[in-house]
Formats: sequence, structure tokens, C-alpha cells
Amino acid sequence: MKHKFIELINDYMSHLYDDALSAELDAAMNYSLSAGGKRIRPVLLLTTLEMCGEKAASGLSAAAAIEMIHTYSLIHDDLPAMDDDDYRRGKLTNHRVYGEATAILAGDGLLTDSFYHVMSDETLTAEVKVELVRIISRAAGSRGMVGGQMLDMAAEHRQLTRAEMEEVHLHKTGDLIRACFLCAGVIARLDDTAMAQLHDLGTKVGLLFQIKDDILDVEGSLEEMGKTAGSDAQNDKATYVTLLGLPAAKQAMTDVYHEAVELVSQLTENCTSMMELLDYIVARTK
Ligand code: GRG
Repeated sequence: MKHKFIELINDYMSHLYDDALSAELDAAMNYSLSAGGKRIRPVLLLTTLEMCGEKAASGLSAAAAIEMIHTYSLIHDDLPAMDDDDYRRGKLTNHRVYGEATAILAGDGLLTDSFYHVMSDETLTAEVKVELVRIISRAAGSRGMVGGQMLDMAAEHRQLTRAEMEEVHLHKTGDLIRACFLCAGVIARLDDTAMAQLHDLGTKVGLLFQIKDDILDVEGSLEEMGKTAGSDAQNDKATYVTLLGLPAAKQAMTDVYHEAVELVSQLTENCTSMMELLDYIVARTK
């Protein structure tokens, strides 16, 4: 993804781990932090700030914290006890390079450090920092991403309804994405009405991201199998595509896209960058 904020984010994140207690642990954390993630969550947070008329740089610590949590979730998700994956983003997974025990600690380190990082930001007030940590920890924990992952695991051997599948997605992927919008709103000190609008927009964008992810997943496997869209090249995991079929999943994505566009235009006139991001999410190829 090419975006004006990527360099700012990557430069900032390259200094997160400068003073190692364990060089091996820092190497493992840095390996996954710099393994080529799209940085969509930090970009969403900084873009929301800009849309609210604030300096993007004021959101860097929260944006980095959310990317650290996202990175930890991927490291743990790839472990043998979970998805048991050897590759992510075209590179060996963390545990395949550093071993399982170090990969577990790298994930634990990233999660815990994320909160320390926000609380150590001297450019934000104590009140704002407490609210940021409250939002991020809620989104990441057992009522958010981790809870969603658990529901997903529990659903492995039975067919989910659309409502159940959406519930998994809303938490597993959506809560952390929505937190990007809410954190920006807190830093910009928005009132309750505007925060509620950001809450709705963040929920829609999380959904949009996930439907596109499900579509990419199946289009990727179809390509690999040398088949054409519409064939039965889907696994049995509950996704928008497996439950609705590819054409209806694409229609659902278009509907959610238009709802998100409508919410953005209700929020502000200063919305070009956010509209461009919505277009990117829908058009992305990875
Ligand atoms: C193990 C605690 C724990 C949680 C796992 C996020 C997650 C929950 C699992 C990862 C598997 C997965 C495909 C989740 C759906 C969310 C998602 C689409 C993640 C990938 O996000 P991108 O596309 O990744 O932003 P990059 O590589 O660009 O950073």
C-alpha cells in the first residue's frame, strides 16, 4: 500500500525497540513488526485524526500500539497450537525463525509494551492516555479480538448462521479497527455525538475490511487452483463467501461501502483522504 502516512509510521515504529534487554526477543518482535504489513490500522487512525482537523502525528503512539497488538495477534495465530502456519506475508512465520517459545514471548511482549508505550507518550494528557488504553484494551481482550478468536475456534466444526459469522468477524477483526477511529476521536477530544458517529463508521469499516478479506481469500485459492469464480473452490470455514456465495458477498461489500461513505460525509466535509482509504480497502489485492 502506498500512502503518505506509511513512511511516518514506519520511521516511528523502527524506534520502538532500540534498547534491548534481550537482543533475541527484540529481534523476534522487530522481525514481525517490519515484515511487510499493510499498516492499514495506523493509517486509519492518523487519517481519522486529520479528518477531525488534528495533526496526524498526535496519534502516532496509539497507532503504533494498535499495530503492535495486531502484530502479536498474527504471531500467536500462526503458532502450531493455533493455525500452524509456516508463512505469512510471504516470509517464514515468527516461530519458524525464532522457535515457539520465543514467538510466544514476542507476542506477549508486544501486547504488554503497547500499553506502556501509550502511557509513556508525554505529548498527551493523562486523561487522554487512560481513555486510549481503556479503548484499546477492551478492543483487544476477551470482549474483543481474543473473544472473537475464541468464538472462531469454537465454530470450527459446525455451520454458522450469517449472524453468528458476523459476530465472530465484528470482534476478531472489527473491534481493533473500530478502536483506531475511537482513539482518534479521543485525541481530537470530540463530543459524544461525534464519538458515536465514529463508533458506527469504525464498525462499518471493520466489516468492509473483513468482507474484502474473505473475497480475497477465495479469489486467491481459485487462482491457485486454476479455476474460475463461481466454482466450488471454497473451504468449509464460515466466511461471507462460503455462506452467501461470491456474487452476494461482493454485493454485501458494495452495500457496506456505500453505508460507510454516507457516514463519512455526515461527519465532515474534510473527507477526501478517508474516502480514498475506503476505496483502497475495496480495491486492494492483498
Ligand atoms: C491469536 C490472540 C489471537 C488473535 C488472533 C487477528 C487474528 C486474531 C487472527 C489472524 C487471522 C486473521 C486472518 C484474522 C482476520 C483479521 C485479518 C484480516 C488480519 C490480517 O490483517 P491485515 O490484512 O494484515 O491488516 P497485514 O499483514 O497487512 O498486517
